[in-house]
Amino acid sequence: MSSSRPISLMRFLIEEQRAHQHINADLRLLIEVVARACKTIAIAVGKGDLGGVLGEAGSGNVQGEAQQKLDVLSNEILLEANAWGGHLAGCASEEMDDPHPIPDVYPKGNYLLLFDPLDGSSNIDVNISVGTIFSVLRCPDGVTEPKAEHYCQPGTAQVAAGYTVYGPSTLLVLTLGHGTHVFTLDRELGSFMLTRRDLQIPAQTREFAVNMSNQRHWEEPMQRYVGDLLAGKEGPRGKDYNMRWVASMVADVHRILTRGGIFLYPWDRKDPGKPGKLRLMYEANPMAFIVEQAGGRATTGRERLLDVTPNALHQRVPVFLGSREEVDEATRYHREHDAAGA
Ligand code: FDP
Repeated sequence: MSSSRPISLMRFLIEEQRAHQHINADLRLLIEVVARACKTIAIAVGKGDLGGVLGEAGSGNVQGEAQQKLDVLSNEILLEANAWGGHLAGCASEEMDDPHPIPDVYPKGNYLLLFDPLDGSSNIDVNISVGTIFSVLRCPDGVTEPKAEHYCQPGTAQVAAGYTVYGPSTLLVLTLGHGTHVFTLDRELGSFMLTRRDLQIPAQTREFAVNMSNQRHWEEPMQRYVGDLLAGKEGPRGKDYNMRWVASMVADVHRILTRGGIFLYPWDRKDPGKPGKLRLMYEANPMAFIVEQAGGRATTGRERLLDVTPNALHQRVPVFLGSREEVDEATRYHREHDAAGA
């Protein structure tokens, strides 16, 4: 590590605003507020059993999934932190059926904030890394009471995205559309400090991340692609691959950002009515923006994720993201399969 002290998130954002004009004061405030809320979530996650926050909340979310107490708490922390600043026109959360309006007593701004308050929440009780994922869009001109349809913008419209990982250290990974940057929480100072500027994902990899227990439900090109990875040196890919699956998207994506890899959550026949497991607006789009800004690739297996036109706030989508050449290869298997059947 270099001897120069890393700069704080606040200084980084002020420089992005003042020197580079990449953001305005409202977007700076928004990022600062989200980062502060994430510090509060990090404290709650860190208390574990001592905080009385583990276990199920006894409720279900709009996706029909059991909510953990920390899902509910993290959602409340983010909503409350973002209500009064005057920077938002509204919020939408993976944990809530409908968009959340800004209370009338507070001024409204021009941004829409979407978040998955606690991703990987089935890992909370076993002390494995979890995180928060967020995405920022502009509220369409003239809209003062944004509805679901106003949030349904393609990923290319995002002005910022980020995630935190609550792990051995708490990290914030952020893009404002000009590179992907990593901040580490200094727990004594209570500040996120810039520890990696302009992160670049290696273009090639020998590591893949997928839930292999779904293998029998995958479609043919996915079977063929992973089969070729498993064939190793003797197979068509000519190299041995390693597999890692934390089952917390933030942790798997963070590993891939750091040392390369491919993350796969394809469509499968287990629940054919669902177009995938992961949510486009709360997980896939922000991660795709972050990954592309780090020189990686993100597709549905067929098309660029950021180009998908959303048709519902809680829409699901297949996700293939990570090292550029590996994602291109996985996407090629799917496109060639489609072309052969056309
Ligand atoms: P979780 O259900 O625990 O919230 O968001 C969905 C997600 O976790 C991702 O974080 C993770 O990558 C994936 O689901 C894990 O899926 P499997 O249960 O199929 O392994």
